[in-house]
Amino acid sequence: MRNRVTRRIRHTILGAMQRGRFITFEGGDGVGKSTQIQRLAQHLLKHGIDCVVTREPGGTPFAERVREFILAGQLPAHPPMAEALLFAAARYDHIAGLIRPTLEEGRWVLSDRFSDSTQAYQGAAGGANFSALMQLEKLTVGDCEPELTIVLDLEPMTGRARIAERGGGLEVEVDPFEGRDLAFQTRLRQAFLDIATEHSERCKVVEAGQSLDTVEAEVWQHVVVRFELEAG
Ligand code: Z5A
Repeated sequence: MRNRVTRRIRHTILGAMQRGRFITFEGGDGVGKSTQIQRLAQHLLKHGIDCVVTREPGGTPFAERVREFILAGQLPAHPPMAEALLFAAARYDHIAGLIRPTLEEGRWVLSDRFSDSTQAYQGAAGGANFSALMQLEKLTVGDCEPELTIVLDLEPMTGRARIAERGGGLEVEVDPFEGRDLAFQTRLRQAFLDIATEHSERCKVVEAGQSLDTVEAEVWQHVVVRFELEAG
């Protein structure tokens, strides 16, 4: 009897050890998420940690189709909750089709945006009902919550300038989300900071106005501390 219990405990511990880790990157437009997520993936690979980099909306064929639809622009006016439901549909598929199976294989998942983006864009900045969003998140995400969220914080004008520069300073096509006004972007920034304060165990804020290398080093430091890795 005692042996069976010991075996079960060992099995549970091994299972937990082998499960991959789930990290998300959040923040407003042009804060540097895509750049930093790739840099983090390189650090992890150097440490022998296999990871999958993904994004939201997107990550599975269905969710990528939803992404195309949402970001194509020219959508007729619609309530923010309708938008939240679209993002949630994409997320549900992303979790079922990519995030959960990858974690169960023991690989890490790094996602460029996740459910905090819905809270911030459609909720705090967009005006969708908060408790309805919480219910939606519970239904969509369940227990598949990230263990660490890096919130890149940047003054909105700088983010905008970076996006313009990325397009070579030319008239670039901005998606409908990037086209929103400065007041929206300011509410958005505050929304991410509020989420980070409310979930201070999970979220770490990094000042994204610093150089690329400094931001990278700070992100890496948070990962090292959170998952007890060897630095370097
Ligand atoms: N959205 C939503 O409303 N609700 C949701 O639930 C979800 C999403 C999941 C997705 O668009 C949109 O969907 C997004 C929110 C909404 N709205 N917007 N905008 P996306 O995926 O196309 O866009 P994004 O997520 O905002 O990412 P982005 O615009 O591509 O920016 P980024 O990934 O954060 O930044 P980057 O591409 O890494 O960097 C931008 C440029 O800045 C680039 O040229 C870099 O080289 C440069 N950069 C980055 N860091 C630095 C530093 N430190 N110094 C100098 N230059 C830098």
